[in-house]
Amino acid sequence: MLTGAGISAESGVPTFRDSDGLWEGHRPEDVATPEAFDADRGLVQRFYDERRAALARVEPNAAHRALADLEAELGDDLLLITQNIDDLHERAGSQRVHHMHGELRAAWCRACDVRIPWERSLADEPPCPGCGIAGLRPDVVWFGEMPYGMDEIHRALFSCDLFVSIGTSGVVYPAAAFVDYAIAGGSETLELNLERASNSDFHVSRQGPATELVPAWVAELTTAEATA
Ligand code: BV8
Repeated sequence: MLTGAGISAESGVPTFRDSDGLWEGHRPEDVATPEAFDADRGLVQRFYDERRAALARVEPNAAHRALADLEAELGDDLLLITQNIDDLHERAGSQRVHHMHGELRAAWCRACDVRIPWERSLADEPPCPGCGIAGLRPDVVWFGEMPYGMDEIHRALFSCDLFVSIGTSGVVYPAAAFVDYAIAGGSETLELNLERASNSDFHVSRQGPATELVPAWVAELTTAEATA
C-alpha cells in the first residue's frame, strides 16, 4: 500500500500540488533539494520548521484510522509505505509505517551521520547531540536523493497480491512507478484518490475523498475476509 499527501489533505495538511502550491513564493520542488539547501540553508530549514510546527495543529482523519484498523486485522500481511513526512499514520495507530521520503520529526547530522527524533526548530542551527557540531538537516529525502528502503519496497511490490495507492498524484518517481512493478508481479491494483492520478493504469480506480473511500474499502475488505 502507498499513501501520498491526499490522505492527509482532510486533516488540513496542504498537498504538494494544491492549486496555490507555493511556499513563500517558492515551489516545494524548488525548496526540497540539496542544491536549495546549499544555496540558502535558512530558507530550507524554515520550510521544514514551519511544517514540523504545524503537525501540532492537525489530527489524523478517518482514512488514517481505517488503515490502522486494517493493520490490526492483517498484521505483517500489510506493508504501509508513505510518501508523506507527517506523523498522522502513527498518531492514528499504525505501527509499521515505512516513510520512504523521511520524516519531519527527525533530523540527520551530516557531520556524524546519525539520524535522531527531532521536534524543535533547525533554523537556529542547534548542535548535534551526538557530535556537538551544528550540522543537522531535516531527515527528509529531497529531489535527486534516493528514497529509503527501496530494496524492501521492491520485494514487497513484486510479491504482493494487492497494491493500493491512496491520495497521490503519481507524478513523483520512483513511487509513481510502484503500480507498474506491482502489475509486473501479477498483483491486483486499486487507486483511491480524489481524481485519476497521472500514472493511473490501475485495475480499479475509485474517485472521492480519502475519508469516505478508505473506510468504505477497509470495511469491504474486512467483511469479505470475515465471510471467506
Ligand atoms: C530519485 C519529501 C534518484 C520532501 C518528496 C523526470 C522523470 C521521472 C523522474 C524524474 C524526472 N526528473 C526528476 C526526476 C526524479 C524526481 C521526480 O520524480 N521528479 C518529479 C517532479 C518529476 N524524483 C526524485 O528526485 C526522487 N529521487 O529519483 O533519486 C537517485 C538515483 C540514484 C542515486 C540517488 C538518487 C526523490 C523524490 C522524493 C522527493 N521528496 N517529499 C518534502 O516533503 O518536502 S516528494 C513529495 O511530492 C511528496 O513526498 C510526495 O512524494 C510527492 C508527490 O506528492 P503527492 O503525495 O502525490 O501529493 P500531490 O500534491 O502531488 O498529490 C496529492 C494527490 O492527492 C492528488 O492526486 C489529489 O488529487 C489527491 N487528493 C487531494 N485531496 C484528497 C486527495 N485524495 C483523496 N482525498 C483527498 N481529500
